[in-house]
This record gives sequence, C-alpha cells and structure tokens, in this order.
Amino acid sequence: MTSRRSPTSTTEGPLTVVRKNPLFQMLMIGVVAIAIGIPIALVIPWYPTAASKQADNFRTLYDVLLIASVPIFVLVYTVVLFSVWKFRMRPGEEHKDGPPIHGNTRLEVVWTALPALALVSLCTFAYTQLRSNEDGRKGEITVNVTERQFAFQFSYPQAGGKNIVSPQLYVPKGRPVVFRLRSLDVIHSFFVPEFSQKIDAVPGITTTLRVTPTRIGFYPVECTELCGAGHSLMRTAVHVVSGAAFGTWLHSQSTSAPAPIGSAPAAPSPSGAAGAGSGTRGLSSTRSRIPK
Ligand SMILES: [Cu+2]
Repeated sequence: MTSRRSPTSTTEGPLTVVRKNPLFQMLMIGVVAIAIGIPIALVIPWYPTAASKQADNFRTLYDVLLIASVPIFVLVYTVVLFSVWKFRMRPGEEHKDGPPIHGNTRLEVVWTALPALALVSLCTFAYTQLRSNEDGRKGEITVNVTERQFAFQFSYPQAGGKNIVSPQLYVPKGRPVVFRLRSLDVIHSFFVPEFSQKIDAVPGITTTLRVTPTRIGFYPVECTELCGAGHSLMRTAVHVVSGAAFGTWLHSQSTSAPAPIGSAPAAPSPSGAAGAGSGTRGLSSTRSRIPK
C-alpha cells in the first residue's frame, strides 16, 4: 500500500487523484451518456403526428417520462457495466470474496425514498395530464359511434331528434368532440393513432371519449379488440376539416337517411324503430340486447 501511495503523493496532484476515483469516472460516463441519451430519446418518432389536443398532452407526458427514465437507465447500467469492467474477477482471484457487508441504513433509506419520490411525482403528473384529456369542454359536439361486426357507424344528433348518419367520420378542427360509443354485438374499440385516444365499445354500456382535433387531415379509425374473423378489416377514416367545411358537409348530408343502427344513446327512440329498414346484418338478432 505504501509503495502505491507514495508516488501519488509526490507526482500526482489532487485533480489526478479525483480523476482516477471510480465514482468520479462513473459520474462522468453517466453525465455524457445522459447528455447523448435524452436528445436521442426525444428525437425518435415514437408516435404518429399528433392531431389532437389530447395527443399533445400525451406526447408531453411521454417526453417527461423519457427525460426521467434516461438518467435512471444510465445510472443502473453505468454502475453495472463499470463494475463488470473495473472490478471483474482477475486470474488468481477465483477464491476471493468481497468484504462482508451488513446493512447500511442510510443507503437503504436513500434507495427507497428516491425511487418512491420519483414514482409518486411521475404518477401524479401522469394522472393530471391524462385526467385533463377526459374533461368536458364548452361547445363540444356529440358524435354517436355504433360498432358491430365489422363496421363503424357515426351519427350526429340534430335538432328535432334527427340524426345524420355516416360510415365515415367528419370532425371540425379546433372543436371539442365527445364520442359516445356502443357496441351491438361483441367488444370492439375505437382508436385513432393520431389522436392518441382509444376506448372500448362494450355491449350494454355507453363509453365516452373526448377529442379536440388540431390538425386538418385524413386519419385511420381502427378497432383494436379482436372481435371476430373480420376484425382486421374493421377500419374506417376520420376527416378533420375546417369548421366551415364541416358545416358544409353536415348540411349536404340528408337528415332523411335511415336512422342509425341500434338506438342512439343521446336520443333513444321510444318506438324502437331505429335502424328499421337499414338491412344491417345481425341487427335483428342483437337489438334485443341493446339496453334502453
Ligand atoms: Cu375488432
């Protein structure tokens, strides 16, 4: 030991001693890895283009989780890899063992408290961010979504109890939309990747999903629950258009078109005549299961 220390004290300054300290080296490697890792994680296009307010919230949450996760990942892997490199077993050390260590209370408190703090903070942020996506907004329009094997149908409740029915979805940019989903047969779902919003359509209940489109475009609407042999074909599209274009489209649709299949949750038909004459496959066998 003496022979090792004496040259240090004579030829190496305190800075060199610090540089040779394994903790300092790990810290430097970790700082560099974090500085490289965070921009790479943020540059990778994990999701399709955000086309809704909710998608923006979700992206913010994901970015925060990435920024928090990279240092934790780097900390764990730097310690593991550095230890394997620096403190690996060398020839002749096969029967050696490290010094026995009993509990270290301070260390255990720190490594319990810090992860707990990180988890509680991130969970709280995630909850507030995702919860705000579900908040009702002023002036929102209602679109009833009825799903069955293997198609979507959208209906827009109008004044006087009428509905405008469409196999494709049109929504205006910048206007909050609340989707009320129902299924006529099995569990389906409603997913628009660009909206970053998804919810199941479950027989017997009405589920709701809120979206405020922010980007004009044409995006896929998909069912993401395995709902039968035709599940892979259960897709349609959403057109996000300007408010004026939406108004024009809505007026161009005939309000005398067949009523939506099933009974629309916002304006249930007391006569039970909804969907009559539409010739929808499987409708007669499933109507009895639709709750009033
Ligand atoms: Cu499906």
